[in-house]
Amino acid sequence: MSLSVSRRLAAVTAFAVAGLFASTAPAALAAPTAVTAAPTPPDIPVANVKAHLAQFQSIATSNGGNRAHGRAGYKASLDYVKAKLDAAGYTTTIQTFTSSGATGYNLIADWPGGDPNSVLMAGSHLDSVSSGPGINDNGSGSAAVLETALAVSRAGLQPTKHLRFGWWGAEELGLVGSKYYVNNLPSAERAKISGYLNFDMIGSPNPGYFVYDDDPTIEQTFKTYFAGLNVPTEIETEGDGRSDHAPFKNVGIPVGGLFTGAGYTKTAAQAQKWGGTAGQAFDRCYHSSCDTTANINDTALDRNSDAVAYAIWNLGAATPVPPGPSFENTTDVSIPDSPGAAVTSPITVSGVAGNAPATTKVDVNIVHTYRGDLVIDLVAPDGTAYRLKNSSSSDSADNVVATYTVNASSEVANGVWKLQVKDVAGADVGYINSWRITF
Ligand code: DTR
Ligand code: CA
Ligand code: ZN
Ligand code: ZN
Repeated sequence: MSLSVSRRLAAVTAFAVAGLFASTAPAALAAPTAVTAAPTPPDIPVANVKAHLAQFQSIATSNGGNRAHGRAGYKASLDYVKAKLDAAGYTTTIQTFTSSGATGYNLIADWPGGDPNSVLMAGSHLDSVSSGPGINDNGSGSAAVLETALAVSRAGLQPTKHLRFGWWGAEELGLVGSKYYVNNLPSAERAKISGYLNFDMIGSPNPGYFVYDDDPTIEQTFKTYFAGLNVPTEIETEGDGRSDHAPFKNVGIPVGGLFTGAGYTKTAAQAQKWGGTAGQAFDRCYHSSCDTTANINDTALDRNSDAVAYAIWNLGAATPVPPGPSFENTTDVSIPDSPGAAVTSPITVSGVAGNAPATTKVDVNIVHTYRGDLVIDLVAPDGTAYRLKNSSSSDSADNVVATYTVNASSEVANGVWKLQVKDVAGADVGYINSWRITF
């Protein structure tokens, strides 16, 4: 389809002017701030978390009073958690191992979607000691992570990162399940894990609010959350490396987590800022038969469950790197029908230090009635041509509106870049409407 004469003349004129005054191409546009705000994390209903604890309690009561590794109560706990996740659309995997002559189980749940090369993990150990039902240690962490995973499903969250959740077996025997998981994770898979968040004892009856002082970004995320509640926090000191974050940390994966205290005693100063009872352990039923559903502080459980969601929503929505400087030429340039010569539209780039990045973006907008006629190249200031689009006799659609990513890292950024277009098949014509290069 031919352009109207007036448009064609205008296009040719515009092309001539652009060609004569390449240096008049528009100056750099302000780099758009493409920072994507994280979606607002939901409130995690503490009643839902307590309902999971009630299930864990019931399971323990029906299985010898505990949910320990190698006992029926552990596998029943795992089956309960897995069923909830399967129903919520997770891809679940049970990983088995042997410890102390008994089969152990890890449960891994992947939320479909997100960048497979950037995985955010959250986990907790699901086993108790054999002397009790382990509702605070660690039903609390397991229930909070479960309810957060269910909240992700309810929200239909589509985070930038891929979300993975883990419930570990045999932590009480020495971090056996989490060690097994990490040790059997290929190094290439480990490298994809941007962070592991651990939640072990987050509902202690005489609670403190402790934040792991490991990865600074994760630590700050939790501190920011608690600051929003005006709840002071302290660095976790009751035993660095005494929970399932340790195997992840030992292979260089950024870790963080929350803790409300175990056998240590709350000081008067801590009671002053957090309430509760000074001179008493954070959890007097730690590793005891009285670690039941009565051994939970609801406020601590609620706050920490909401903190899990806050971290998943915020750390999962990785803030994209804002694009670099961007330059555009909106002057129409007519493209002569085949067998005419290629035409170019120039952009003069200045003020960009160094070379172009490996992810140089080229946005192209060409009006044409048979885009398969067109061959499109990006030509660097030194004349190097980078093929953006080949011709295709079968692609009869109109117009080329596309973004191409070019590894132009060997090219100096400053200089005159050109979009070069050639029509290699007869009967249809068009023009370059605009194009933009972003570094
Ligand atoms: N080892 C955990 C309890 C525990 C003790 N110190 C910390 C520090 C951080 C997290 C947990 C803990 C257990 O008995 O399961
Ligand atoms: Ca809540
Ligand atoms: Zn324990
Ligand atoms: Zn524990």
